[in-house]
Amino acid sequence: MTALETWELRAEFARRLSAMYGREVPAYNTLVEVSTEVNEAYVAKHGAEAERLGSIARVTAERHGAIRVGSPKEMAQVARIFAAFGMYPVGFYDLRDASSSSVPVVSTAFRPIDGAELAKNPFRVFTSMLAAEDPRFFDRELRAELAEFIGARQLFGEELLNLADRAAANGGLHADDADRLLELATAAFELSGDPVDYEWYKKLEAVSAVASDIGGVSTTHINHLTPRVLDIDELYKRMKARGISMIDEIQGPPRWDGPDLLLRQTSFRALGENRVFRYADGSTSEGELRVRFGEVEARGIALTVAGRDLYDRMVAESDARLALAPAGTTRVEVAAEVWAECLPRTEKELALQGLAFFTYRLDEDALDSTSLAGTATLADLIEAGIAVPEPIVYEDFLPRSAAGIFQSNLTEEGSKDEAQTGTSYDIHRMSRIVGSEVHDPNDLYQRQQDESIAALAHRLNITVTH
Ligand code: OOG
Ligand code: NI
Repeated sequence: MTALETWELRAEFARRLSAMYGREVPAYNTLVEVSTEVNEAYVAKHGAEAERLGSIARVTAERHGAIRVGSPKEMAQVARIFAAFGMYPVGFYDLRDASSSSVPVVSTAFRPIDGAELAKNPFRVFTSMLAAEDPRFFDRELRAELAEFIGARQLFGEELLNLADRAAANGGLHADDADRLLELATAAFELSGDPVDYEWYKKLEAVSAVASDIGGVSTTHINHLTPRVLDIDELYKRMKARGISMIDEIQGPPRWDGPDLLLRQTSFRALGENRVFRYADGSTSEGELRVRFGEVEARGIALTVAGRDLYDRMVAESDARLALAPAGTTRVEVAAEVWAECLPRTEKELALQGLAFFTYRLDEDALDSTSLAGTATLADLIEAGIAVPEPIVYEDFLPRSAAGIFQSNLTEEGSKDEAQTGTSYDIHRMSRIVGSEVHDPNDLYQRQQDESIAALAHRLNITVTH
């Protein structure tokens, strides 16, 4: 009997979730269709250059999902499921203070962590946990009720968790078991037809629509699935032309004429979906909830810590200028100006200034015309054209965009009591919750860059210094 390796399980998991989400939210299929059109047109126009940040095969299959769970126990369980698919926790995001609306969650993203695995299939899931103990959002009574409600539900069955553990331990599963794992794992994220307790849902919704989506129902579900696109401005135009109501702006860096950095995202507004409500008198009836939407993203180069500092300063500068700009000016217009002033326009300059992560390819022709002995600096090798920077794509998320994505689909601000002290969370606490180390994304990019420089030094038989 054939066995499925970890990456094959991951690719099939992403495919099945995508098929399911397309049945549940048909506008998602439109988004995928338009993304595919845009990508094909982009590749036809730009040729090999279009694949600098990932092969077209990778980009076409590429998705990220978002899910939300209610407690540390649920977070640890979902981590076991993702481990079966070779997806490990990377990065810590605290969205509680990243937006003006009430978004009471802390998050990490589960994804492959090594280059070869990412190239085979980069499926990632942004996973948020309700900060159900945070007194700024939930008073004592609500905290107790939440703990009871979430404590009593079972999102993931024992059979699923056990199969997942076996797949993780063995690096794959035999066909029958693999099929069962995929079936159960996909079903765990399906929108449930179970009646929703109306009063409980509304009580939580008054605090935060995110809290009710997580803690107001007895199951979890995919919140969105996001295809990757090579030209997000074009995608945005085409979706609007099809009459789909998009959020006002593309989040993240503005369009400009230099290299693509980090991540740009946009989404269409959440659609009404039928759900059954149960009322206090025991009666049930159909109603509608608006929580799930469609999102699309364009990925750029990963920034170093220095590059990220510069990025954060540019964002702050854009905000400051926008506050003073004439009415009608958009954030994106202002940001494009700031970008043009502050950022180098080429990958080579980004590499020389240590602002972004790259692997380095050896150009043999450039080598022939230069003599090397003993040691050289990376900068000299780049200047001489011997070390050619190849961008490392950003595989993670941006907290401000994530908060913007949450926020763009909230109709109410919710409430937050700033007089209370918030529960403190950080990457270490998240590691304890998840049950394994949450990787720092910078370490992963740095390691990839360092390995490539070491390989280059080895081939040149010299020491490369910084
Ligand atoms: C997650 C929002 C974050 C992104 O792409 O930044 C996210 C959620 O809505 O649960 O998916
Ligand atoms: Ni997303």
